[in-house]
Amino acid sequence: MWRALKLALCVLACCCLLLCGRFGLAQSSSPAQTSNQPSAGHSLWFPSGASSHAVTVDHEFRTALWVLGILFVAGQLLLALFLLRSWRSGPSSANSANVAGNWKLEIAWTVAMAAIFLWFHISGAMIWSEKFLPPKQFGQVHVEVTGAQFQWYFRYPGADGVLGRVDAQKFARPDEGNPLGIDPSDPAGRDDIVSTAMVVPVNRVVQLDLRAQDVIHSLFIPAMRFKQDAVPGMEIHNHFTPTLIGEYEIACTQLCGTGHYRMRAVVRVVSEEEFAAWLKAHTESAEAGK
Ligand SMILES: [Cu+2]
Repeated sequence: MWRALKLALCVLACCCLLLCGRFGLAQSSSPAQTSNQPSAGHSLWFPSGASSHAVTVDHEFRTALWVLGILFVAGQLLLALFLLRSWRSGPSSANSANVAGNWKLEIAWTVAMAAIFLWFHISGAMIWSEKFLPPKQFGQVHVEVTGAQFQWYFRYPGADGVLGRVDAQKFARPDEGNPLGIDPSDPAGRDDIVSTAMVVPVNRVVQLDLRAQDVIHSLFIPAMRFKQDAVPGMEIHNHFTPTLIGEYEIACTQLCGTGHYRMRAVVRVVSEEEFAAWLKAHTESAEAGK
């Protein structure tokens, strides 16, 4: 029993060392909040990260994978070891007799597991709050995202900087160019830009207000490590900062109906100048169309 206890403590010490090592690495390499370097992610399932918090999310994911993976493998090895010992000693051996529990081992193991899960809870909550609390930087780009079966719409305020009133039940006419139901009597909505692609400038905070017109949708941008549900009757705020120019896939990750599979879009991250030119061109065409 003592040999098993020593073995378990060794495994636990290795896991703690690994956890400390990973945490130390995170501090020394300092996941830069405005880094222009793509996060490598995981070559098997994550695309390269293209937002400021991608490095932190990937680090958290890899830490969880390694620590819990090692614990899982160690647990299975210990189980196999005990089975082997029991099998070798035979049914008549004293080793096969019933044994009482070891409360010291139970307490040590439980406290160690609780500490590991508490650590993941705290570090995960810190990443979560970073994305949900209002951004610290000024000059963010405001985009309203609306999910409707089976299309994403992205609305930008025009020159007045204010989004017009929306009443989807009263005014939504996709075939007449008003899929969101912008109230025609509200002057603030006359210069609003509605696009089926999200266009954002690089290195600026993108503040998203997520809404849904019919059922629950979920905006997933893998390269930005961004995922957020859009719920009817709610306006959910979230933000990210793109750090690399390029075009990235958007998908809906809530099964929202028979056309769910085609509810895709793109986010185009462009330079500041290109974004200003895009806004100007679309503001002019929005005003001309009203
Ligand atoms: Cu959907």
